[in-house]
Amino acid sequence: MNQQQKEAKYPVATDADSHRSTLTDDPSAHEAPAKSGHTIPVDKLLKTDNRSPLTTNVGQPIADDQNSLRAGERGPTLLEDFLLREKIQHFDHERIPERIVHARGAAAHGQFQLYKSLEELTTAKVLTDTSSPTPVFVRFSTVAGSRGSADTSRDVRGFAVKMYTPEGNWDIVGNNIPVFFIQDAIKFPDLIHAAKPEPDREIPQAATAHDTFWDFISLTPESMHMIMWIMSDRSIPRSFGMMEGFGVHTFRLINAQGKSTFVKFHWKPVLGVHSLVWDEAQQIAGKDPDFHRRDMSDSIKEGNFLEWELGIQTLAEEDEQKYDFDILDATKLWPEELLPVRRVGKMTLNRNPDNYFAETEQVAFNTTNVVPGISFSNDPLLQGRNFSYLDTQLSRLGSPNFTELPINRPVASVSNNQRDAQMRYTIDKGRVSYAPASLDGHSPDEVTPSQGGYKTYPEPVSGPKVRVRSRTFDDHYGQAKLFWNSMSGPEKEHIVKALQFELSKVETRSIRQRMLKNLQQVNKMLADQVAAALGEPETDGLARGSADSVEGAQKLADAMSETTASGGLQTSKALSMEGQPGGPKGRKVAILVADNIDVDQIVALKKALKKAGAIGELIGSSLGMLSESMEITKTFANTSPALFDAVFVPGGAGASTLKSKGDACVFLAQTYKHGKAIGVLGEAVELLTKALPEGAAFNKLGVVSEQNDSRQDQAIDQFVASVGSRHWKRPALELVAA
Ligand code: HDE
Repeated sequence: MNQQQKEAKYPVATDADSHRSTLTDDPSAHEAPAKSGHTIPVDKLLKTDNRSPLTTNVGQPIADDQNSLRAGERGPTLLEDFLLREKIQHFDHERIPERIVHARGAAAHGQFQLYKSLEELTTAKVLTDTSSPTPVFVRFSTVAGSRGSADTSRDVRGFAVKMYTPEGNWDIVGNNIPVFFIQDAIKFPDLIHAAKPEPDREIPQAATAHDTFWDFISLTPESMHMIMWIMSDRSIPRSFGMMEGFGVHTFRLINAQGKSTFVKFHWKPVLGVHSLVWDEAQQIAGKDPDFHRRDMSDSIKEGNFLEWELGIQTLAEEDEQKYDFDILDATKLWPEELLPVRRVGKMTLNRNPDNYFAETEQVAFNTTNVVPGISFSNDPLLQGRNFSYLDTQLSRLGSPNFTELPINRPVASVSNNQRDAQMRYTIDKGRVSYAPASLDGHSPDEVTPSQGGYKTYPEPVSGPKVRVRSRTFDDHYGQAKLFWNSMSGPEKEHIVKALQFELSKVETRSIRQRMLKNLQQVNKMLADQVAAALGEPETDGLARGSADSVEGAQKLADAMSETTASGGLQTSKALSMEGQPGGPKGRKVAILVADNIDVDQIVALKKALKKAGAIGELIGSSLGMLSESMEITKTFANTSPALFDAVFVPGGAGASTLKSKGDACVFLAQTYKHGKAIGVLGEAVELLTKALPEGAAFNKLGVVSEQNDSRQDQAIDQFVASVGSRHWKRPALELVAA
């Protein structure tokens, strides 16, 4: 059958269908006009026609889908009912195993545009050809929780990028934290068994605050650097678009002359790195467990695309041993002050997947998906991963043909002698499925490296076979100290509080005590603060001082440690989230309303928010129209201040009504407590006075209040400018009842 006959018989999508808007009437399909005209195979297999007659899976038209076939109106169901059996049996088999780690995830399509050729470093087309963007599919995930767990658990986030390059798929299967818990892949099953719910009762879900996790960690000092990151606010991001991504391991770039350069990959979010606070993360887990995935898909729908720049840190081959940390050790980062991150391109996520299962669930990432010009280092964690990913896909997706699933197919053509296996989709023609072959339709030809064939970097290797850890991996605390030193005062407080929370949930005292010993190695003040919450004696007779007091907070902020394994640095600014680019873009503002509230002020606010790339949502006692064109879309009962970045209350008689509503007061008080922007106009100023304790900040530290009508426009501008910032040092916080 020739191609034309085939297409007549089976409706096969063609390249002309590549522009999604021609394939579907779904308005969301217009989200991202395909600027480049690039499509990936999954686009061509998109099924859009749901209006055709109902059929079985082999196309038999179905006349009655409401009733099974019975012997008599009230009699037993007949085995003959093939319609019932097909439908139920398909349903019975709908589930596939969830990922063993990173089970909960959400994804989006987009593109990567390189700024300038990196041909001095690599031959990879994706990093040398600036003429057109590369399609990408990116999946974000939590690690420990099941597929149905909450988005805002305290956890590292997976940041897995699949680039559909002309030389095959390139996956950067990274995380939002630049280091890892362990140095050798052989410890990964232990780490994950310890972190997952305990096997006797399967408790707790998506949480590390339990004995087995901290037992393992307390006996694994190499994890202390990662623990500092996990206990910081990095593990409770505000949104996927406000996280950094890291390839973590050292990789190699190889140029046309065969020269290799060590490289680390980074994704730098255009919106900067921003996080929730722990109290918010816990509330959101109940109020909206889908917070992050909803935020990403809503943002894309609204045209607020998510953007990152790809960054590379490079290190010459001859400088491999230059620093006091080993570049093969995945518990160490390369401080950006020593090895600056060069930004080489931009990734934009601009289209939501059409089907969660077909795309987000079936996508299969693999660290061995590299393209010519990119190769591996001998990092023992990476080497183990290079075995694990293909293996896990075989059991999760059930067949080596998972690469034929639409989302996993490359744009590069595939041609080899691999055959058969379950669910084979490709129909290979002819007799030849071996090489060498002289018969007609002979085997696909090998491609020499000079023609672009993949060539492994010929690194000379020698040595006895040994099971040892290199002595150069010995330093377990040096970079944990660098991280601690680099935090601002509030960031240090949050780390202390996270450790207090987690370890106070550990039931076995000896585990808690062992953790305190590890923390002492990082910083004595840190260990003492945690010890206080655990009812343990202070370690070195250091004055404890509560971090809640001004002196205590200052002492904590000043607490420094002598670093090692950090290239001589004592601090690294790049590790702190303070000073990150910020502002209202991508943020959400709660606008509290009641009948007779000042609608003109809402109009002015919404306009200013839109201009700044933020959105405002109306919250009232019930749903309905506030005015002809203004709809209340959330109620006090179904939402929470934790779901918003700021709160605004317009003036008017309605603001006085809100004074008698405890819900409105709690909204304002909690927003104050979490350091987020507040704006109140006219009569709403009194509402704020009622909601906050005496001594609270007014007209400073992100609290904008204006009673004077003539200054309301400036007040709105001032409020909008402070949306997205946090003010940690507001007065009277301990008195706020929320
Ligand atoms: Fe993974 N990891 N991992 N991992 N990993 C998986 O593969 C593994 C590690 C990461 O959205 C699994 O398809 C081992 C580091 C992400 O589909 C599995 C080791 C980093 C995702 C696996 C590590 C990651 C995974 C489970 C230690 C950051 C989700 C399902 C040697 C650089 C990808 C799957 C997605 C998923 C193994 C450590 C990132 C079992 C053995 C370090 C983002 O193959």
